[in-house]
Amino acid sequence: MDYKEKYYFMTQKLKILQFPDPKLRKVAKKVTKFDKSLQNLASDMLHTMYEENGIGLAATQVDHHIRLIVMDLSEKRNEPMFFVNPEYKILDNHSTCSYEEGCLSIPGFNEEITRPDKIDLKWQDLDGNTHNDKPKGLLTICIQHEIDHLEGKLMVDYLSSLKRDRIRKKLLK
Ligand code: GNR
Ligand code: NI
Repeated sequence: MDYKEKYYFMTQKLKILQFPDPKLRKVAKKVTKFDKSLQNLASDMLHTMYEENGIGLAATQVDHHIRLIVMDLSEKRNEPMFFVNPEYKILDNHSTCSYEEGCLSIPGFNEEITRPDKIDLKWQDLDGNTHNDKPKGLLTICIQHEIDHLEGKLMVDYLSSLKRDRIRKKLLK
């Protein structure tokens, strides 16, 4: 039985905050307790992300302001990843990459965003163990998108204010 099946029956689908909700601008607090309630929130976030066909979700988006991210970049959507208290450094030899990003908090808008393409990533798992890696491909992009959420930053902040305002007005309708 994979993770999804095992926990499906007791998970809840959470409501995702939508831009321009000011709660998306809160800075998330560091996780200090690696307990059952952290695991439960992670399960609910994973379920919510799968239901909404997202590849990542930050706790901020479901109105929990702690440094927790869930992700699944696999084709079959059976390889969940959890990042607690993630931090990254942009590597000196980096260049940039552009990718058409979407965001579950900004539904219906996909925008080309440019980001550094080489980072050194450090995080904890749900048990509090520390990990370190230099990610490849989509993970590099997605984790930066998610860590931005924890800082109260959104994809639209990389666009012109004109474009951002246009998106804000459309979503408020
Ligand atoms: O589902 C998502 N797809 C996506 C595509 C490109 C870059 C980032 C992402 S993350 C997004 C889900 C989301 O809003 N996470 O915060
Ligand atoms: Ni997002």
